[in-house]
This record gives sequence, C-alpha cells and structure tokens, in this order.
Amino acid sequence: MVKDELRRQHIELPSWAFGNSGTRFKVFAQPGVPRDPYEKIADAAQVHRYTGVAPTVALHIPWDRVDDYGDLAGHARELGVGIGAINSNVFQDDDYKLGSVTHPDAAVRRKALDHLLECVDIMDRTGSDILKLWFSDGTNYPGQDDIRARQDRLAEALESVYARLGEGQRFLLEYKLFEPAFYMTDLPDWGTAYAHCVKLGPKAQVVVDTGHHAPGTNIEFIVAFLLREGKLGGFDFNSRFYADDDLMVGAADPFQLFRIMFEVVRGGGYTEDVAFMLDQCHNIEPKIPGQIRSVMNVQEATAKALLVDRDALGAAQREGDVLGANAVLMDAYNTDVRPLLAQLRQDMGLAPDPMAAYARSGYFDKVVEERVGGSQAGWGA
Ligand code: LRH
Ligand code: MN
Repeated sequence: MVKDELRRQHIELPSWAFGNSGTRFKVFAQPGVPRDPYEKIADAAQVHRYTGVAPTVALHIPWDRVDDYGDLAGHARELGVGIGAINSNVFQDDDYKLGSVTHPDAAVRRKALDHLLECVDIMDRTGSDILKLWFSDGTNYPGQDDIRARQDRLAEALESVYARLGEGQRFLLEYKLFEPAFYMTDLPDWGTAYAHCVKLGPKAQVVVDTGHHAPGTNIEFIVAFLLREGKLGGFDFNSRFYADDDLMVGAADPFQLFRIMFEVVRGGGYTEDVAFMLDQCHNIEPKIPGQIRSVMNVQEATAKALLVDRDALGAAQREGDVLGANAVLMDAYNTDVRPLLAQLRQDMGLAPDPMAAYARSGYFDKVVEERVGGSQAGWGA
C-alpha cells in the first residue's frame, strides 16, 4: 500500500539549515534563529512534529560542538527526535587553504585526519551510524599541485578513517564538481567517489548531493548505477537553478526529484540503508517552514514514484512502446498526491496541512521572544 510506504519515510534534517546562512555577498540574520545545537534540535523537532517523517537531525562539527554529546542526544530524545549523521568540516580552517587530507604538508594532513577521527568518537557518543565526509579540497590553477599525488593522500586518509569505523558504522563520501576550488576538485564526481569506496569496502558508500553536478547531468542515472552496485549510501537533497544553490529540494526541478525517487524505488533503495538527508540553506525564507515545505516536496515526489504502474511500464518497455512507456511515468508524475498525503497525516494523528498547523502553533513568536542575547548560529566562517 502506497500509504504504508509513505508512513515509514525517514527524512533527516540538517542542523545548519536552522542557523543563519547566505552567500559571500551577504548573510541575512533572521529573528528567532537558534543560538546553539540544543535550540537547533528544538526547531528540527517542530518539523517532525507536523510532518511525522523527519525523526533525526544531522550535526555538523564544529558548528554543533558541545561539552556533552550524550546529553545532547538525551535532549533530542525528549523532543521525540534523534541525532543522525555526523558531518565533518575540514573546509574552514586557515591551515586548509591548499587542502586538508590532500595538503602537501603532512602535518596539515594529520590535523585534518585527527578531526575526521574525532567525528567518529562523536558518533560513538551520539549513537550515530553515519559519518558524512565532504572535502572542499582542490586547486585553482593548473600546476598548483600534483593531481595524482593528491589522490594518493586522499586514499591514505580514507583508509585510516575506514579502519576506525566501529560496528554498524559507515561513512558516506560526498563529491562536488567545484567550489570553493575553481580548477580541480579532488572529489569532483560520482565516479571518483565510487572508485575510492569500492577499494575501501562495504562500510564506504557514496552520497549524492543533488546540487553538486554539472548542469544537464542525469542524476537519476547515477542513482540507478550506484544502487545496482550497492554503493548508494544516501542523498543530500536540495535544488538549484545554476550551481550549488542549496535551495529547497524540489523547488527548482520537481520533475527531476520525481525521476530520482523513481530510480530509488525501482532500484530497491527505498529502505533505511539509503539515507534521505536534506542539505539546504534558507538564506531569505523562514527556516522552519522552509524545512517543512522541503519535507513535503520529498513526500510528494516519493508518493508519485510509488504510484508508477510498474507492470504497465515494464510491458511498454519490453514492447518498445516509447510513448506508452513515457506516458506511464508521466501519469504518475501528473497525479495530484496532496489529498493522499493529507489523508496519511490524519491517519498518523497529524494535521493534514503541516505548514498551516505550524503557523497556528505560535512557536515562532515564542522563540523570537525567548531567544534574546547570545549569538545566533551560522556557518561560523
Ligand atoms: C558542501 C556541502 C556539504 C556540507 C556543506 C554544508 O557544499 O554540500 O554536504 O558539509 O554543504
Ligand atoms: Mn551536501
């Protein structure tokens, strides 16, 4: 039953989406923004409260560094959510100008590796099973550094992290075409990430950030391929019109999100083994409603993907009925699934319209009043 499938959906929220964010031009502060990881988790719990399918929050270190991670996990539990993936950060320290784990200087590589290993220690304390690794490493000019040597350094660091992983833990390797490096990125595409993960073993998988590809890339092909290889570990969902815009998932291209979700369903990836994480920045729009809308966009794309008549599609494909096959997919995509999802929420004891329910709650006015003093959370750059 499609509704039963949708009821068990698990979308993980990024703690950093609740803090201030922006571009190099400007970071616009917003009223009521959290000041620490405890308040970020409280805001994330609001999204789960009204959608019912966002039960975990990913942390980013050091942005979410606390003295007692066990206490933070307890705080999350009290609010009905859990702590999900731990994200490393080797992209904001002055020492990492020429790279982190790929840096020419062994001492800098050691420093970066120590941070990655610290993130695994934090996983032990939060009970997280996913370490998400993104490296901003790259160069800006041809000749700046040796492409081959940097791959050797990257592989060496990944081996050390892999060896440190405990029972039930895995790391997801994130690739990105460019930015902040503008000539060569050491992990630029899915193929490079996949090759490193295959060499390492089953605890190393690839995460597909939907904003990290060259324009025109067929992302659902990458998803189908990685699923076939058992190497799709998860998604960083967002959307973009141009580059890594980190806009709300499904906002820029809902049809692409549907095509991706269809390959997930078709490839047997609609399971707990594939982490559905959001990775977004609400630079100008209110953050909690932005996350609620994003979760709803993923639910809608998933519902449409689950509604595809697979038998009819298979028959048309076998018969070479090009238009027939395309029509089967378009029929599902053009289905208005909002009534189905509203009904599902009511079945789950929730309000049919999460956005309206949150707006009625008065939570925003409450936190704007309470969160006086201290400094608002952000990317700390
Ligand atoms: C890099 C990235 C990565 C995170 C950061 C917040 O662009 O997608 O996943 O660490 O955004
Ligand atoms: Mn990402």
